[in-house]
Amino acid sequence: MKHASLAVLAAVVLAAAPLRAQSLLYRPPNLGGTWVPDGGVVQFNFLHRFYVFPAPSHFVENHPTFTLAAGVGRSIAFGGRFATKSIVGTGAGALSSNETELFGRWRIYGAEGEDGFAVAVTPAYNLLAKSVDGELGVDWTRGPFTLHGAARAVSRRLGESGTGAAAFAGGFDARVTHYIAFSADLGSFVSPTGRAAWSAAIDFLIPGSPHTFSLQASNAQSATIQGASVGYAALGPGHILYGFEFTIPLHLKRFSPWFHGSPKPVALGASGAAVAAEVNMTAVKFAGEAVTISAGQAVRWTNRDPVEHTVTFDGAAEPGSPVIPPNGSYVHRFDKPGTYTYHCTPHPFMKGVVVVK
Ligand SMILES: [Cu+2]
Repeated sequence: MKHASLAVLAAVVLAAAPLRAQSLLYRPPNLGGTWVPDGGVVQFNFLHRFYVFPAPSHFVENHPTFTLAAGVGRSIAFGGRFATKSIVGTGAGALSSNETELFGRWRIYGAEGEDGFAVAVTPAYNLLAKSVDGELGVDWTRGPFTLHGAARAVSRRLGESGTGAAAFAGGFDARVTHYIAFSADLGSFVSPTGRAAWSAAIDFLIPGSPHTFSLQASNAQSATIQGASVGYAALGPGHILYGFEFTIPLHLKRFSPWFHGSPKPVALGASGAAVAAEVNMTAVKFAGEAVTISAGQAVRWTNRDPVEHTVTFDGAAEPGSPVIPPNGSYVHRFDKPGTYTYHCTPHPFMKGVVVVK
């Protein structure tokens, strides 16, 4: 009995603890940082940079890097990065620009976003450069500021055999608010130095979501240990790539509705109003696109989907709902006659209308 209640308590504590996710407000664009997703979280980061060639071609060259990493236990992650337009293979014999880096990360000390130091080691293998790489990352956070340093070593610099090399990088994040930060970094190989890699970014935490987003400028063409240590120069110096990064933590718990049915119902909005019409949100549509009621009556929207929706009125006609969770409902009373068109903010193609007589 005692054991059972302890198990229940442990389950509640584990479920209530916020799951950490990689945040761009705590990492400049070209630094791997010390982040590790929590156990049970798969992190997907999409970095996309592009270069626009000068007139007359205006050719747009794209440099995406996809990062996928899974957290294991408390402070270990395994992942990979894939970049499709990389210069890391410019060494002898390299014919491809597709770069793959497999990495592990062990966060030895500290945690992302906590005051003080965090330290992580990242052993990696770069399949394009055929190089054994590694990074020692150190972060120091105090309030809204984080400073970063990284020491890197590679066995085949840009794929050239017999060219083991070291690289160093440093950078910072300055969080202006809980939602906005500025970041920059600089990194370079030592001997031969080559072209240093740099970046500057403005970072956003997207409210009401686990996602972060950054707009950035850089001269680095991939986010691997090697790619982040060298500047790209298709047409000589001053070659700037622009782009963005988007972080997507996938908490595997989120998928539990697939296996365990719907969560508990949640009611939002006006209570006690006479509900004259029901609208289900199902299959990412408002079922009952148009409903007609009388002034003073209410409409109830119920979310039958496993994703979140909103009821957001076009223009400033009515205040609209907060995010309606799966199995949640929202009631709104209409006092004035009129035609109220609305949509769902995450899915703008979901549209409906309430006619009040
Ligand atoms: Cu929606």
